Amino acid sequence: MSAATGGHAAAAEGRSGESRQSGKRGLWKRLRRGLGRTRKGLVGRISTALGSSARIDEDVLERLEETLIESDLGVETSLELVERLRQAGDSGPIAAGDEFALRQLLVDEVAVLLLDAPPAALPPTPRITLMVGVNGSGKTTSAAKLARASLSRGEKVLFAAGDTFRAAAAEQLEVWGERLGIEVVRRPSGGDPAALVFDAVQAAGARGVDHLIVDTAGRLHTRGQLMDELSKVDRVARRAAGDTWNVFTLLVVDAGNGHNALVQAREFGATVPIDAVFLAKLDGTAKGGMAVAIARDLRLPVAYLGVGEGAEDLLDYKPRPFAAALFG
Ligand SMILES: Nc1nc2c(ncn2[C@@H]2O[C@H](COP(=O)(O)OP(=O)(O)OP(=O)(O)O)[C@@H](O)[C@H]2O)c(=O)[nH]1
Ligand SMILES: [Mg+2]
Repeated sequence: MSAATGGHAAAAEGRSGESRQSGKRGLWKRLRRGLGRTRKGLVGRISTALGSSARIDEDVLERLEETLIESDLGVETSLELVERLRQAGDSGPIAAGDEFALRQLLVDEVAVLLLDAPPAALPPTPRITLMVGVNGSGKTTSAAKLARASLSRGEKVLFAAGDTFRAAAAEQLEVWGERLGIEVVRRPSGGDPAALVFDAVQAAGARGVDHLIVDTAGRLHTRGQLMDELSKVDRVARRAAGDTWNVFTLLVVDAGNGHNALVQAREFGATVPIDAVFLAKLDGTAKGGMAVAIARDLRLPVAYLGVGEGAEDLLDYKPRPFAAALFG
């Protein structure tokens, strides 16, 4: 390699190193912005719980416990966190009622808890991602976000309009398909979604697709018949996948549903094997703390965060930055 080429390579590396850094800063900013309402709520409540106390005593800890539970971090997790604060609080800066030190300690403790929760294991391509969840949780929009991310990795993507229930649903997916340059496999409305999924897997195989993203109809976890239909879609997808495709079932929950999202996750999980959770609409809610409850109390891996209505408004979930963006 000539010195000149080496120099160019080093310069290029320097630039890409810089852009990686600024890319990371950009992601951090977006995460902080996405969790803005949640953070404001949490930080405000922590200040209130501290009040004018000069020390973090048992009264303050009790108020903090309530605060964390009200902020949708989950009962078990909130109790555990306060117990850890109690142990840490006998000495050091937080005993003196230092709010900043308390928040830093919460970041550390939440990060430890989240790192202990199971991480999402995204299977390699060729992959079929099934988007499931209650009505309006964000499935179709989140499908578009995953598609855009796949395209940027150079993967060939195909959509399946598995929501055969509403005609407008397939059209909504087609609008995303046009914007992103992705074909959509669809059937006339009222068709059997399991049959549609079977067709889509065949089509994806024939076209050399890397990532087939299947949108499904929203359904309430309390409607037995609709849940049976979902179970059939899942079974057919897995059968059609054979040894060729990895099936990844992603539960999309609206972060604004707070505690109710936990109930949905538990019920959907009883019908289909949920591989991971897509936490949508984080940007519009103060209830983002529920990600901690999903990861810790339900032990369901969180894979993605939705932070806006655009296809680019997607963040990978990472425990430590998430904890840091929650409290500071
Ligand atoms: N602010 C914000 N809005 C979102 C996000 N994800 C989805 N939305 C909006 O939420 C609404 C519902 O989103 P859809 O993707 O249609 O939800 P769905 O689960 O497919 O709905 P159904 O098919 O009716 O069950 C739309 O107005 C989306 O633009 C997000 O991360 N942030
Ligand atoms: Mg939809």
